[in-house]
Amino acid sequence: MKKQTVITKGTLPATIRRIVETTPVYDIHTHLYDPAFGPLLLWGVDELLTYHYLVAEVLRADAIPYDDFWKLPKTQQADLVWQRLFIEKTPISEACRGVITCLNALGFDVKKRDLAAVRKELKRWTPERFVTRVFDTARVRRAVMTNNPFDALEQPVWKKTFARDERFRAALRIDEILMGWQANAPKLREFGYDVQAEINDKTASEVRRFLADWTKRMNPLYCAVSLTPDFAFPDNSSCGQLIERCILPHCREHGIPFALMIGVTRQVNPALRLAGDGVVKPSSVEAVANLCAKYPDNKFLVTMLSRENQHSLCIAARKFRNLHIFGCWWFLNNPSLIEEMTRMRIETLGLSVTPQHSDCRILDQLIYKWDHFRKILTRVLTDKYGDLLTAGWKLTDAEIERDVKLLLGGEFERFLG
Ligand code: HDL
Ligand code: ZN
Repeated sequence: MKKQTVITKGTLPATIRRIVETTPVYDIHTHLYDPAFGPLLLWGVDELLTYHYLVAEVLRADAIPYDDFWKLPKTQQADLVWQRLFIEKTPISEACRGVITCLNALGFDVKKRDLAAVRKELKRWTPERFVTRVFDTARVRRAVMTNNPFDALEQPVWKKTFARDERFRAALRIDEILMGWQANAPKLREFGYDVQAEINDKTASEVRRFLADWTKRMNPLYCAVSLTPDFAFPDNSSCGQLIERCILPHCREHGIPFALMIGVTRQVNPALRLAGDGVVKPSSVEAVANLCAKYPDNKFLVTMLSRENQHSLCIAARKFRNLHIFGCWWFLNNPSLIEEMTRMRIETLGLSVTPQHSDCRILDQLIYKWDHFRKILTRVLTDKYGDLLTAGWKLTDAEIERDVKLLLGGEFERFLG
């Protein structure tokens, strides 16, 4: 048994910082890919600079017509982002700072502001070696992918099977089914599933066969969907019917959670393409509560996009043990909001929450998304454990290590069962 050290008010800050900085993370929602998926795994400085968060920012800084921007080759898009947001102005936004954090951690001298030198050095790396370098630098032990069986590039890779990199786990993403049933039912028929637009018994069983086939192929940790702010439950829409007749029984049968990511209004500005989605109003926490109450034998992972929903969602998690909330999703992934949400969640739920996921689209981002979060978690935990010491509680470093492991993925693994 490792020697335990009793923590004092004087040793607390450094102990928390050491433990939070060194505890490996289970990143439960990303858009990264196992290197077996080839070009689907994005990495390197030009991908970093053309991340859709930065596209939205550069198109505010430069009056270039949207279509002219999209016609530029990726390196010229990256050059424009670098010039407008990093050279002509200070890269002070969270997405800009993230690029600097990544490059600095990868050993580049960012003081030189030499983009060409970064590009030259990264040419020496292969995706496989870079995966190890980034996972080690970011101290990430697992990353859950977003796997879409309707994706024309992804589907063939799964069909030919491949040796999985055990650092990457799968999640079965079903937006096409739940959010686009009318448009995608014909595609399911092309894939060999005898479904109709009307969700009758035959269609429901064929959708379940599709889910079972892809669950067998991917071995996903959960099924996931991103929902609009109007998501309601119960609801007689095709989405509501498919959730009750197909998704929930499937998840119960396979013992996996259903992950709902609620609150995005897609394409509020279509000209921005992937950067064009928005959060224009709060969503219904009541729908989440109704789902958890009606289906106590299903497990639900939920994150919501509107800051206004966060407190009610915390309270819903107190009411339902089959609800596990996670992450500061997308537009909430800024230090000011992460700190507010993480304090609220720990004060309300203790350690039974997964306070962050990265949502990375580019491999390198694991470095900044987790570095920035660890700094905030250190601040929050130093306060919370400090309050306990003030109240006379005794604390050891082993107990803090146990707790931090839970927050950085251990509680998620427990919830998965
Ligand atoms: O639907 C989702 O999973 C979102 O995370 C979107 O992918 C979004 O574009 C994103 O990248 N957010 O960080
Ligand atoms: Zn995502």
